Amino acid sequence: MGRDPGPPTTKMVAGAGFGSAGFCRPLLLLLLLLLGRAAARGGGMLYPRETPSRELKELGGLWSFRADFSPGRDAGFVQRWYRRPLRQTGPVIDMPVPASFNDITQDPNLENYIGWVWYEKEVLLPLRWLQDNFSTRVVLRFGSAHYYSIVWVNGVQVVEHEGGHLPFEADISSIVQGSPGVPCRITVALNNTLTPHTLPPGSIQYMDDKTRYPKNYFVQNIRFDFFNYAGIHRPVVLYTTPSVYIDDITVTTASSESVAMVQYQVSVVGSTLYSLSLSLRDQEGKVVATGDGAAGELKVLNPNLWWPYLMHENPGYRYSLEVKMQAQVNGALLEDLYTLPVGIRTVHVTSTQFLINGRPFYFHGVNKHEDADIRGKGLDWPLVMKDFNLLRWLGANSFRTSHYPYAEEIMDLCDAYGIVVIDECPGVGIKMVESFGNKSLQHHLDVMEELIRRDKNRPSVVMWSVANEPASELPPAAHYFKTLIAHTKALDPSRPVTFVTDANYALDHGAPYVDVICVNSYFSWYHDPGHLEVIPLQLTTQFESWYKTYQKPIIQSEYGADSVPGLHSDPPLMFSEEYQKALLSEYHSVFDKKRKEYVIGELIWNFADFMTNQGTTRVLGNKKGIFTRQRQPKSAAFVLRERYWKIANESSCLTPIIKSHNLFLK
Ligand code: GCB
Repeated sequence: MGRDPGPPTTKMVAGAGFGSAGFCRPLLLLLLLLLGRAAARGGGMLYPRETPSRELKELGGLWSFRADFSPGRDAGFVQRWYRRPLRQTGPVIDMPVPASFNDITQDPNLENYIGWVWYEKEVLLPLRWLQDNFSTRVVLRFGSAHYYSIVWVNGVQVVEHEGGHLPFEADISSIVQGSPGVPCRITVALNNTLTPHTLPPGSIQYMDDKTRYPKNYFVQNIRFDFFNYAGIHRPVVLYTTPSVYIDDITVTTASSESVAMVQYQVSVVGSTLYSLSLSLRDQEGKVVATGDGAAGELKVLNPNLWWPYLMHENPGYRYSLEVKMQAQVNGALLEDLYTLPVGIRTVHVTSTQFLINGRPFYFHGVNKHEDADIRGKGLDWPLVMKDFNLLRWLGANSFRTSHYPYAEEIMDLCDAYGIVVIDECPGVGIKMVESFGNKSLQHHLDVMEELIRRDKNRPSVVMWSVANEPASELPPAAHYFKTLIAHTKALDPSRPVTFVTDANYALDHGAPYVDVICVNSYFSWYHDPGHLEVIPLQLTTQFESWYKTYQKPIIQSEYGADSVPGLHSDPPLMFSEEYQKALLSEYHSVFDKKRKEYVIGELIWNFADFMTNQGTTRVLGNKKGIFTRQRQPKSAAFVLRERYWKIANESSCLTPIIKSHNLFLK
């Protein structure tokens, strides 16, 4: 049942060009040397929040920007651009942050650029951050930057990080505190080159046939189906903490109807002599439990559980866990405060069900991308809000973060609105044998560590997905996924783990290790194109084969068809809106039978149209969205909306409440 390898997921895109804009081998070597040096660091990665002991300064807006078009893409390092203001090194342009740089200008060379780009911002820090005898710690934090980042402050390198989609930070106190009143110059060098050992993997291919390609011509090959947007994609902030500070908090929850236990662990850095006190407040501000010490358990009577959207009249209920640390440093009292939202809920998987708070949960949702016109993968609040409004309009209760971790700001809204998340790491396009070796595996383990560190306390996250459509039929996939999944479970024993497969059930070497089978299929699209009549048989066979082999619940993690909005055809032909609708309906009739047995979810591919590399099967990107890239509904959106609300109404004991929500949302 695996899909043909071939055009849709095997991409070759012309790189940043050739000749003077080429990318020479030495620079690739430089990147290869760097890769792997920036392993996941220990310690926490708490989301930066303002509290009485912490201040925050956002650095969004326009940054200076320069792509290194030198023949080797290495002028920035040779000439040490980080040593002086970027504008003194050559021409710079204004670049918005957060945003991908690719679609901002009219320059096709920048759109398809591969190599190092440079960003710079000068900021003045409040004097009070710099004048209190080093008792304030100043931290520079990036929500994400794609793909490899090196950061300098006033010419001093402060952090290196491999991988987009996840945060990284540096304590810059010692650099800025020496020079109050002097602007703080932040320089970032970013490289979007992918190698067989990056996540996602890729490869640079030099086209040496001089009769067909100009000198130095190369392409970047990727085996995933979305545009490799690059840039500083998420907010950059400076924040402060006291020099002794709360570094990390881990919370897990257990509950019955009448009592819940919130287990916590707090780590403090900067001193071993400190005290910790904790209070849990409900949404009315009432303290419902208190505790102290670095680890313990809070008992909550008659808890308000965190429920998914459409499963409760008040979904997404979160308490506030206030953590207070006090330490004596040189005779002075230092205090740090951090407030963590906490949702109380449980997750269990049986051989046929996915249970949230002991009740069967059926995923009726979508797969998404972080993708939009102009801003690419840059975080954009109007787009984020529009998407959440569309999700709720649709009656979707869940999504998968295909195919990489989404912004923390998006995850916060999932927690708040009760949208259930399958949290996927950037393990997409793992197709080459060399991407299953130890070097790749080690990096994959590090990335899971970074992802779990970031999202472990989120009630919306109910399962980790370690990969999408790897070549799991290859023999080395057995050791790879056994190790990766065991590592993920050791890091977080409280959540099930999966990866998303399109391999044949009998050949998949990773499936024995997952808790839930997530399977993608494109019957009557990539297989038997145009033949809608084969769907019932093929889909039924798919489900039955997987279930017979593993006796694990199954999610249809992708299915769908491209449609060009406004293209109509009756009888339905491929790429018309009618074909997309008809294909969905064929799938739905099988889902309706199998969800009475062991199918626990359906996630449409895709929520919205999105940009991909150019190719003969892509029309300005992938058109399998039920919404256009501008978030207008295609006909299929109405089919799905009818269905999702119907399922929600059928499966909920809160039918009258949901019906009234439905009216309100209509
Ligand atoms: C898939 C991939 C997804 C693609 C989709 C398609 O199986 O997981 O990334 O975009 O198919 O439309 O080809």
